[in-house]
Amino acid sequence: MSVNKKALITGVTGQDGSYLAEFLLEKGYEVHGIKRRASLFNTERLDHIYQDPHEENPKFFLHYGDLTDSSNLTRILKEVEPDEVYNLGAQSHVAVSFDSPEYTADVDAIGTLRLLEAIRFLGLEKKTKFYQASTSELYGLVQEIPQKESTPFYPRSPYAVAKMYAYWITVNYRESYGIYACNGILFNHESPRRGETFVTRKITRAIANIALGLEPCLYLGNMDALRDWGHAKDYVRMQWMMLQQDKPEDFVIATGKQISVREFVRMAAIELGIELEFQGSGANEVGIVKSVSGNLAPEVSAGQEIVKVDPRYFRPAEVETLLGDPTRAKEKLGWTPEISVEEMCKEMVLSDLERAKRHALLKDHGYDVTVSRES
Ligand code: NDP
Ligand code: GDR
Repeated sequence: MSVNKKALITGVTGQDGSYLAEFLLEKGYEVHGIKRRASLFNTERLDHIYQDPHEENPKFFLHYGDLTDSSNLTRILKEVEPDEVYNLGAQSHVAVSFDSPEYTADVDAIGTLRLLEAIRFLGLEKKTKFYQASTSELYGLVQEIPQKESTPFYPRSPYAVAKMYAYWITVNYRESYGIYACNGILFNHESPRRGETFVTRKITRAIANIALGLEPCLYLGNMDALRDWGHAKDYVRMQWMMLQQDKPEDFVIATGKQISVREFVRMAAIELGIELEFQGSGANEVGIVKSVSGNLAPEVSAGQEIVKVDPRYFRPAEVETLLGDPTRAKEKLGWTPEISVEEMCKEMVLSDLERAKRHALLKDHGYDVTVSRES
């Protein structure tokens, strides 16, 4: 199928970028992605859709670039003249934004401005539609439960403050220059491709490693935090739908259900037959194995402490609770999430178990396997 459309994705090497590239290629788009230069290969999430530029009629192209580099962004936009730009690139880790606030602002806030300004400078206002990856972190210290499009923002991190600038500059370029530009205010979404240092993936990866004796214990920060977790595949479909309307509009994308970090740990462990009991509170809370059933966790036994709190992972300012109201997306776009948090958690645990099995196999054959646990 060919729709004769071109899309440009920033952040194509990330979780959402890889699913969106796949989705658009299936729809027949010519897809261009911006990747950063790195000292190691950074296209692991894209390798299965990579097309050699020497092939006949390639539909997928990667360009070196960076959201901190205006001339580079302008040149790529000029070369590609995309029908749709999806700005997914960001320093996307909330905790890291407290360590690198200035860089986060440069990429997440000014990077968005750079792209919009390049569209204007090149006279692409009437051709190029623009999607901005906005976030539930904008609600931060929540002013209303559940959060919808009209809920006031109260950002609680350098990341969220930078994303708030990006949100408003997107609205401003829509109102000032008539660009079809819109914000998807997406609540947390995960998958087996989620970065290893976000909490869901950190949990599924550690539980799988612990089950096979590759790692002794999972250390977490605030386990009381409540999140509205969906699946990235459902959410990238919505990103595309937002650019297919007659008029640009901003939408909240969420499932409308929330659970705590602790509940997610419990859910992940149960997938491998490990029943957990939590004892203590705050920095002294521990997760102890109550029972083990089945044969997926051969290295775990009752009484073992496999979850502990490490205050190092507490944030200077925390977002305690997020719960989205996706009514507008449901009513206006007919969007509903198809994958539940339980199904997603299972998919992530099983995928990480496969990875852990490969490591365990290498270890059993005498190879020195170090499981990276930096998070
Ligand atoms: P990831 O962290 O997985 O991906 C981020 C992408 O941005 C990567 O491709 C990364 O490249 C790229 N990037 C980072 N810095 C720069 C830079 N200076 N210039 C160009 N590209 C850069 O994030 P997700 O896929 O999870 O999220 C996609 C977007 O959606 C982000 O903007 C995020 O803030 C936002 N968001 C995410 C939510 C979620 O729950 N996943 C919810 C709401 C919003 P590299 O691979 O080289 O690091
Ligand atoms: P978040 O996601 O900050 O919501 O941002 P993350 O998974 O990092 O944290 C969720 C909650 O879990 C708590 N937590 C921990 N978090 C991490 N990373 N590591 C831990 O060890 C840990 N222990 C407890 C956190 O304090 C937090 O409350 C994500 C990113 O994808 C953003 O880019 C996006 O905008 C938002 O989701 C919506």
